[in-house]
Amino acid sequence: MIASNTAFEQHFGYPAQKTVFAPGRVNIIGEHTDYNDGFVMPCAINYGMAVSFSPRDDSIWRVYAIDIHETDAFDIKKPLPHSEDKWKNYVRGVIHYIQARCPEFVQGADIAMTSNVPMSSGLSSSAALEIAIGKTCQVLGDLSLSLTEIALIGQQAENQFVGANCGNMDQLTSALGQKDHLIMIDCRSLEITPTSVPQGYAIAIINSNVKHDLVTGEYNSRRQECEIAAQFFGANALRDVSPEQFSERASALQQFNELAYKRAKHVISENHRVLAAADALKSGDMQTLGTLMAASHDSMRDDFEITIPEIDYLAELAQVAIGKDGGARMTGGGFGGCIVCLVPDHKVEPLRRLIAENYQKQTGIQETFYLCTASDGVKLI
Ligand code: GAF
Repeated sequence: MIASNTAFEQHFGYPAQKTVFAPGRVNIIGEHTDYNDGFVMPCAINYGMAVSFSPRDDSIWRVYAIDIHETDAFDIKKPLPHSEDKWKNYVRGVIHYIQARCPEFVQGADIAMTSNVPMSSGLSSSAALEIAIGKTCQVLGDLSLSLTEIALIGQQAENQFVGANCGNMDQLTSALGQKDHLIMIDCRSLEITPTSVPQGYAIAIINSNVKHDLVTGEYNSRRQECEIAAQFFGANALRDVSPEQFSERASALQQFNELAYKRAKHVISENHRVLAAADALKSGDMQTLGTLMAASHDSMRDDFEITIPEIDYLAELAQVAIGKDGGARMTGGGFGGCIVCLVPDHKVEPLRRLIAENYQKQTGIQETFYLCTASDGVKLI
């Protein structure tokens, strides 16, 4: 990967003034709970989006996407139109909503950006881009925006300008991640509770290298089914339905709408698992954490129905290699992408080996194995 400041100078013919790095994220537990106002426990990772930039004397933005050798240019004093090219809408969308919040922001810039987050793999390459652009605007315009505000602007850009109806986990994590910590986020109050990554454990991510075309449609239908279930309980969001309330009316919901029942079953139990995982981490109980991660995977497979056979197979292999201390599960939106493992350091190589010996043989696809570290959120580097 070429450094963004080197590529900036090659492309624009003068050196960049500053560089921002915004991380991707991996979610340890708490899937599809964020847009149900629930709990998640991700960490920012040491893979992300680097943006090198220099201010200009006018209000023009010239954008160079290094990895795909494409460019964009626009004047931010004029309304920003949508583009046919999806990546351009992430940049334009964030600037659009920054300006909605800070109308004084009309600072032009030259920027060059590059990412090493694998795309469409459940590791939030989009959020890393949004947060990198948000931070770039904040620095360029010396805007008084908190990192939480930048995160919510990123989410708004993705929801309303790009048209993907995501929750807030990915942007909050890219903005507010903490080195060496998992962060439990209450996606309603936005309160963040950090917990250290357990000593002697590594975070391994294994990419199935399967990408699903139908992710957006499937994601939106899951959201709708959750809303139907929340309405059934007369709740604002599934966060407000306790496991006891769910059990009491489970069969009525099942008769009313089988899918809403299954989705609610996942979300309500998953919220509970995140809280239990936080307790397990606090007391260093890695066996319980592993059990919770396995239950989360099963729930995504059986009730939320967002796993695929390749991912189920990876999780199964990883759980065998890791054994009782630590765990593995699918991470991210689903329908392909990655599994995440919390694995004792001495089992990293046996894990890598077991997957290498079996996954491709079984599926015909070569996996990618990443060891990553829990990292800080967006910053100038
Ligand atoms: C995607 C979304 F962008 C997140 O908001 C979250 O819902 C996740 O899928 C599932 O937990 O990454």
